[in-house]
Amino acid sequence: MTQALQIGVIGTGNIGTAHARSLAREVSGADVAWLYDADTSRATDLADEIGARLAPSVEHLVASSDAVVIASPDGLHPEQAMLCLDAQRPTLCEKPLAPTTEEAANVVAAEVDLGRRLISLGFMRRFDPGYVALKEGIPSVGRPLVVHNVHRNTSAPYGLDTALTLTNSAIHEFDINRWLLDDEYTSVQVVTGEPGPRTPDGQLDPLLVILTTRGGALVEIEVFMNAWYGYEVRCEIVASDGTLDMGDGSYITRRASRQVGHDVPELWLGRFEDAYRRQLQAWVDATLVGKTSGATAWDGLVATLSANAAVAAIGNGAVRIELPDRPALYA
Ligand code: ISE
Repeated sequence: MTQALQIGVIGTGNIGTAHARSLAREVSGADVAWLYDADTSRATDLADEIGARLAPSVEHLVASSDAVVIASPDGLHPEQAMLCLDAQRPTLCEKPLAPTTEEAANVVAAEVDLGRRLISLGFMRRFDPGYVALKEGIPSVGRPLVVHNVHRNTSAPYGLDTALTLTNSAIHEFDINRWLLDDEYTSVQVVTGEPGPRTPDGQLDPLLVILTTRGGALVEIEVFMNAWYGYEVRCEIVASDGTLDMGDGSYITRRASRQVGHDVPELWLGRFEDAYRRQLQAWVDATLVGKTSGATAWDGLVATLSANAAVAAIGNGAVRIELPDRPALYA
């Protein structure tokens, strides 16, 4: 009987708490042994709730755990990923791998120097049944020509600005469209218009992002962080012989009183709860046999590079996306 993985979770904000609770209660093969957060009060409450111990530092958590979940603020991800690589700890790093391309490239270089993949990136939509069904359905409709993506938040979390809209939120679309199409981007442009009525001053929101790919497909992303009516993610693939639309299959559509409608969650945690759990289970199962699961650090680098190219494209027309050579470690 393989002993349960003793997991350390760094960060007890929304997603760190969700991961810790899911690991403690739903995911088999793992226990949450350690928690760390700069907000010790919040971390203590969660530790008491799930029966974990409070680590006095990130370094202590990494040294004391079999495997690590990084769910801290974006800017801390690269340095904490480096700590985990130095300690040779299997790691599930929440997106983004890093806010900047340089920081993401440094993590990839460190993993290449180590000579083994330890980092799984938290692009959980790759585990979402809706996106999995989309990808599986592509052969039935021919060659993808256009992908329409909608990514709407009720309101911009934690004071998100325009750059973070792309490097923190739309980064999911930058990753999932590569995965769906098994393709790479060649250029990006960002079109801006009049902000919505609830968009904070100075923020460009909504945005339209248009990407081209090596295979000739067009990828369009509407990202709207202050949509107000609710949280909604959609994806439609228009192909040579038909279309696939990941509608709102995750919601129950209600028909009554001459109306048709469905509830819309407030947060992504509602829409992607199953995807997060599936991602965690896949990561634990892979870690138990010395492997990684889902997106890699290379995927994290490509997503961050693409997002930052989009930031550079704001107000500047199309920007070319040129990738570094893909290391053999990620072949
Ligand atoms: C958030 O950080 C997430 O990862 C969600 O999946 C995304 O939809 C949301 O826009 C981000 O802010």
